Amino acid sequence: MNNTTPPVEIPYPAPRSSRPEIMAEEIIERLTYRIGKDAQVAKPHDWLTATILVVRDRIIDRWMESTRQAYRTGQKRVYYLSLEFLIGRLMRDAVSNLGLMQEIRDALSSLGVDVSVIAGLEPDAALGNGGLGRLAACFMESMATVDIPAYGYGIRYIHGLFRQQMADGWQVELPETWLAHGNPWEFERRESSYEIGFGGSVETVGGYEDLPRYVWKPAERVIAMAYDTPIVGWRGKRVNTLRLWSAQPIDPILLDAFNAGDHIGALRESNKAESLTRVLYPADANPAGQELRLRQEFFFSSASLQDILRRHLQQYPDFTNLHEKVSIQLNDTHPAVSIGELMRLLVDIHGMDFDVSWEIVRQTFSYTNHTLLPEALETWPVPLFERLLPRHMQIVYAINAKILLEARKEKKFSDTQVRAISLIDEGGERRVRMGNLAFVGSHSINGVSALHTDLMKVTVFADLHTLYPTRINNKTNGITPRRWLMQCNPGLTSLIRDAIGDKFLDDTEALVELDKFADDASFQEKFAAVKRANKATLTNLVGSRMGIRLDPSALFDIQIKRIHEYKRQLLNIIEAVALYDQIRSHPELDWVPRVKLFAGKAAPSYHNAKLIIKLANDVARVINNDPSVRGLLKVVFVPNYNVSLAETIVPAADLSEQISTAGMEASGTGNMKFALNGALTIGTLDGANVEMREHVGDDNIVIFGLTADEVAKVRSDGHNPRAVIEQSPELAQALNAIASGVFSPDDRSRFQELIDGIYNHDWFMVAADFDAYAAAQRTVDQIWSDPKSWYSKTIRNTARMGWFSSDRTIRQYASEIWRA
Ligand code: B1N
Repeated sequence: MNNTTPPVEIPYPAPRSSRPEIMAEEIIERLTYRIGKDAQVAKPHDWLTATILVVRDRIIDRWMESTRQAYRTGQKRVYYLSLEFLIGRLMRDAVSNLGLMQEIRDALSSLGVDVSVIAGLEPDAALGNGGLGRLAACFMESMATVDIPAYGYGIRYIHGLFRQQMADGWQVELPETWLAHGNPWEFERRESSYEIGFGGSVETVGGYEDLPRYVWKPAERVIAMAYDTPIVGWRGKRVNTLRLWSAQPIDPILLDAFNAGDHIGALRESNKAESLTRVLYPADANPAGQELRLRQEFFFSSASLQDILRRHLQQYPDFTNLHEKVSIQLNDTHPAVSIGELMRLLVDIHGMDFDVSWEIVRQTFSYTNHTLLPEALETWPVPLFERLLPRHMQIVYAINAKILLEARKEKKFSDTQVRAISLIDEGGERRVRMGNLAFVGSHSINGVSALHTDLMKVTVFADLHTLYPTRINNKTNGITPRRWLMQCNPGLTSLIRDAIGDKFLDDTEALVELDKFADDASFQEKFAAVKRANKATLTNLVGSRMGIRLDPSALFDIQIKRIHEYKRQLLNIIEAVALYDQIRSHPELDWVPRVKLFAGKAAPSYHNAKLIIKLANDVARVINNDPSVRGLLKVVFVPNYNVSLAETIVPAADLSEQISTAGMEASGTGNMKFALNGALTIGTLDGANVEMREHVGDDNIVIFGLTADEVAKVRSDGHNPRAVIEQSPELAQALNAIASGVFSPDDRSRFQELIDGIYNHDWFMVAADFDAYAAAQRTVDQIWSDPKSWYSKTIRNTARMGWFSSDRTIRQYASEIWRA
């Protein structure tokens, strides 16, 4: 360019109007020019896409401004690395956070379109299994809300979590196709593409005068391409980016092979690359263990780190200040290979010193642990790790040597302690321990509830905690009150606004003002009416989807979550069977009408979890069709649980089942959603239930069962479930009914093995806790029978749950871990 030419001032576009008539015009414009349909022939899906495009335009200015601001201020950026983001639908979230709900409704209705109809067509982005993935989604929204420059990094799975269908009461998995109609929220970023290697060998260059340098020569390479989705914070204050990676082949087609007539072989590379990001592993709190999973982990870790380093170099000359400008949060160990990859990038590619790099890496990473279940802790066989990531294997060994030397020499650790902290499990087949790698490579290791964090210190990480006693800290989980109160429960939200004003919309803890209405008869009546309307909505959904008629005046007793033995859906079902028997034996008594509702998916390979689903359905069929129960008890298993279904079920719950074996549920987050929406919790002292009790008060939660300490003691002293069952006629009767085929006349021994597990070892303390659970349920009945008392308690739940907002959690991460 010739230096006499004045620089061109390129203006930014003016912000888009939020007037309904303008938005209506734009919707028609998008329909015509982007989708190619006129309003007369447009299908509901076309209207949805056109509407999303119009909403999206109102996000983009703020999105760009958020990015520019991060550059201008030189603020630290936070990167949240997660193999899962369980987002659900985005339209209502974005529109509501932008404050455009009414305007969009009006714009669409002026075109003869009902917003609620088209909003219901949006597919759920189900790129996660359960709590861990949903937490990542809540965190993304809260980071935008509390104004932190943050990026989420993950995988753009073509198929998210499978769709669950019931076939004769058995779970059947079908592929989920959320991208079938395209995804108007995302932006493909071809310019943000990186090469990712696998396999091959490591070459050493440089003589012995020089320091040797290591060069990884991968045998396979794929391209990671970015797709960006904007995440709008509350009131549209800030818009952050969720960047998901998609795998692309380097050569889309091998033309030589094609020309030689091998048409399938020509696509080998392409298929192999694309299979990397094709499907989400459907295992929750249970590692997948296959090579493809390690490939997925490395693929998205490497792409994300290359992207982070590129962004850093746009602003700074080198990486000596990386830890001052970048925080990387590892969502469990799934991205833990990032620690090795960042070391490789700094040392091998950017020529930095190993020890200097290690210090920077440690100051940059922090790790969240989400489970203590031994079977869920990720480890990889050394031969597999070495074959797929030979250079990373060397780096792991080098780090391990450093750590073990420190432990042995400086801290005088014993051989047993050294074995426990080693990055390599040497007992049997040698394996790389991803938890230990994540721990030593991070300056902060956090648990997700107070109890879970305490247990981390004395169980899996006991010895690492002795070595590095300041690193473990707690960050109790939270949920976003936008999706889980304001959007899913507009009735309750407007009731609360009428009572205490708008402050709680920006500061969830201001809900505590509601406390003074807890015993106010007229408020109780309105609170009950809102609940009743939400139950009517759920009743309609169950009626139309399943053809089962529920009574909205019954107590809605709900357990929705992944199916897992430790979550003890089985305990709940056994109690339903016992109650069924009681109702039939004592028809003269005043039974509280109950609906026991279940929903949740089982990992496809988890035999017992699938059997539990079948049992719920078998029990439901018998009870629901038995006229002697007179409708006093209904059992329903709603198929295909997902975020959107939860948004209808949670506001309709009277009773929230949070009954995991104490010590096994790291936190739980469904527990928080229910209590916030005015349900009473029946639960064990597990996970975040412990802190929920502290917040809502002992009188406003029904706690039962063994504590974590007691569970540990019963297990180590030797549990005798058979003796326990003999002492409990109700339990014995229910187990016997199930085992003998009362609910499975077509296959009487179907549930024998499930029940044998309780008799023989009862690992999950179902027998041990049964009587306490049944008694707690009768306490619930009593409270329910006194509506004044019931609503007094449930209103206090809503009032006192504000602390469990993920905004609070994120502020704690920001101030105590990220220092952002
Ligand atoms: O993470 C949630 C917690 O609230 C739950 O208590 C906890 O069970 C859940 C491997 C996991 N822990 N571990 C997983 C998920 C997928 C996978 O492949 C493990 N999920 C949890 C949020 O903290």
